[in-house]
Amino acid sequence: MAIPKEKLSWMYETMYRIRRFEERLLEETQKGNAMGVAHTSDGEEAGPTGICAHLTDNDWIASTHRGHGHCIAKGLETNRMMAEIFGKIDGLCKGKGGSMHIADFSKGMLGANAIVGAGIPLAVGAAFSAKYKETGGVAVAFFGDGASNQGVFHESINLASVFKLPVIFACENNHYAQSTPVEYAVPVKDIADRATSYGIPGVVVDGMDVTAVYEAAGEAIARARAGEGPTLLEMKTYRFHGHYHADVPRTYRLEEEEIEWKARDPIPAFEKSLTEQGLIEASELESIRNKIEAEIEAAVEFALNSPLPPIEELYTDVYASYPTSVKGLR
Ligand SMILES: Cc1ncc(C[n+]2csc(CCOP(=O)(O)OP(=O)(O)O)c2C)c(N)n1
Ligand SMILES: [Mg+2]
Repeated sequence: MAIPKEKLSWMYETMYRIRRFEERLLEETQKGNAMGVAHTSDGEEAGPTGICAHLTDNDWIASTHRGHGHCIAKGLETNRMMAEIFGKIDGLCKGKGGSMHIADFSKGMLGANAIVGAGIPLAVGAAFSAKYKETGGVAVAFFGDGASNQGVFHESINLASVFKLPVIFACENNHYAQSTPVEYAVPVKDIADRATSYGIPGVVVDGMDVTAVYEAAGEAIARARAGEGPTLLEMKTYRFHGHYHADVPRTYRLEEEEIEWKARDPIPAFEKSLTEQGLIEASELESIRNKIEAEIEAAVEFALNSPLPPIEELYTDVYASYPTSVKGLR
């Protein structure tokens, strides 16, 4: 079935927003304006975009340490995301979470997560709650190839299958876990094959092709909404930058391999397909890009101008605080 034009346009805009957000974030990180480390996902934009195109605020996602794309695709505001990563009070978590802990429950975003694999059971819990409360919602667990070796992945997928929960296990196989090649750590060619052990469908999709992801995700989400249980969706993809902003991937990846994957950049590929098929005019795509450029510049300005959290904020929104005996803090 043909994808409606508004959806195609949204997908192009979303992928471009993710790309520009992260490119600008890297620049600001080099300048010292962002707190902590930035794990960028440029190259992987088609995955979160093609999946979240089917979701509403009534659906949940759980993310990873490489979560900016998931957040943006789920509709989080880029200015408050940027402020969060800059450690500022106007950030989505008042600057206390940073890049690896951005969350926005109002948008169904349960959080990025610094612990590899830890978002997976959160999504299963959200799916359990959606089924129990009959909200009609689904949950998506984003995770990497490395995370698929964590025990929690196997426990979560088993429980979700047994309970027929409305959850999609979305594996972003970017072929590396930090510097470890997937072939070294995963003894099967397709991580999707692991679904067989849990009696659920396992699907491999080209993670550089947003429409392919959209279609595969559409089937998995429809299945989940119909009460038929989870799907493991593996997207074969690649991160164009290092593991985090200061990582030098050339120490463990060959230049030829990088060139090959970059030639398959999902954004120009989608642009070409849209214009060649006459689905969206090149000029419309250009206006989208201009709009996003302005939005991202405004987000950087917003984040730079937002104040740091005041000292009293140390004691709010936390489960534990410093003992009162620490002098000067109270
Ligand atoms: C439980 C745990 N083990 C190790 C780490 C250190 N670590 C951070 S990211 C990462 C690699 C994760 O690889 P993958 O799941 O493929 O995600 P990718 O970084 O490729 O997106 C590792 C080992 C961690 N944060 N948490
Ligand atoms: Mg990986």
